[in-house]
Amino acid sequence: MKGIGYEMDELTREALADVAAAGTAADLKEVEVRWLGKKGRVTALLKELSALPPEDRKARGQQLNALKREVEAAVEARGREVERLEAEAAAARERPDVTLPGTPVRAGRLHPLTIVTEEIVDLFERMGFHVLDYPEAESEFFNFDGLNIPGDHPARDMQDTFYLADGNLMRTHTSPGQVRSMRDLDPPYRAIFPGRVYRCEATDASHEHTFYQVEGIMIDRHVSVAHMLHSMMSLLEGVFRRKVEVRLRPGYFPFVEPGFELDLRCTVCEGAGCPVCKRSGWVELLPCGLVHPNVIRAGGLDPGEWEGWAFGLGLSRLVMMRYRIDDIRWLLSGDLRLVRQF
Ligand code: FA5
Repeated sequence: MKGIGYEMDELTREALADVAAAGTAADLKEVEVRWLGKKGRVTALLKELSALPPEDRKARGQQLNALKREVEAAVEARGREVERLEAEAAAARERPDVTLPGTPVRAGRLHPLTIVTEEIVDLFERMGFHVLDYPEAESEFFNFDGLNIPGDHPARDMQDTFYLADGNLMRTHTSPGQVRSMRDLDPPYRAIFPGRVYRCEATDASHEHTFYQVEGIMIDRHVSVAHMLHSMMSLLEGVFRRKVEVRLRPGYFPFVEPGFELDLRCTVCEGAGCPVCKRSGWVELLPCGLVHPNVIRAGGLDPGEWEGWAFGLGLSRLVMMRYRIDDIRWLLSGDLRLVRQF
């Protein structure tokens, strides 16, 4: 007959084998419930104790408790091992595969206005020009009066103005920089001021209420229209990298005398006529002239001693011509499809 000791050895072996065979935390939990749970085998044996004759109860109780402790210890030890194995397996699964193709990174692009501005800045810096930045919210003095446009002058109506509550205005052109630079720099000097300007006007394919200009100015004892034209042609050839067709005609601006308008053969339609050039084949791009003595005076200089030339490039239109953009409103549309092309 098999003794109780034999039976306990069998049970212990069976329980420990069960524990050792558990490969995952979930398996181990099942094994634990099967042996030590409320309806587990050890628990069931412990419940049977009360039915034993009192003289057997103590020895049997000790054996069962020993079995219980041994199984508990084995479960705990196996638990640590399973945890380690599972962590190792997870690490192996998650180890990055460096041979997999990467996720493409979509790089940002410069706006065409930025690209062309940077090119112009680079070109003029190499020709010895300062590059200055002046305020967009401007006073009436710098935007108009200092430029020989007094309050009752009809030229004020040429550029419809956004006025600010404090009496200032959003500059309608970059020309305020002419007077400001004369006050800021010691003559002789050359400078450009690229920037954004604002006009309260209806928009169409070549007119925006918010657009960009680049003002150029040179102040010296003697300046010439020839030098001014040379600078402007260097600008156009630098931006287009080829000969472009232009025409020069007289133009009127109160702050220059004489004044000119330099037009560019429309590149959108190659001169055939389109909404950008208003079917004329030409685009108004570069007004210019010799700085009026009253403006030299407003800049704090003596017009008997100093002369100057200035131009006011329509930068937004130049960008349109360079990239054949057929509507100026694309430029500030915020539509990323535009920028992604450059
Ligand atoms: C002026 O703004 C003068 N300050 C230019 C100047 C400077 C003349 C120095 C003489 C000496 P005008 O209003 O023509 O001039 O504008 C200059 C250029 O800006 C135009 O030739 C055109 O290319 C561009 N432009 C004018 N209005 C708009 C508009 N609404 N949208 C886009 N571009 C415009």
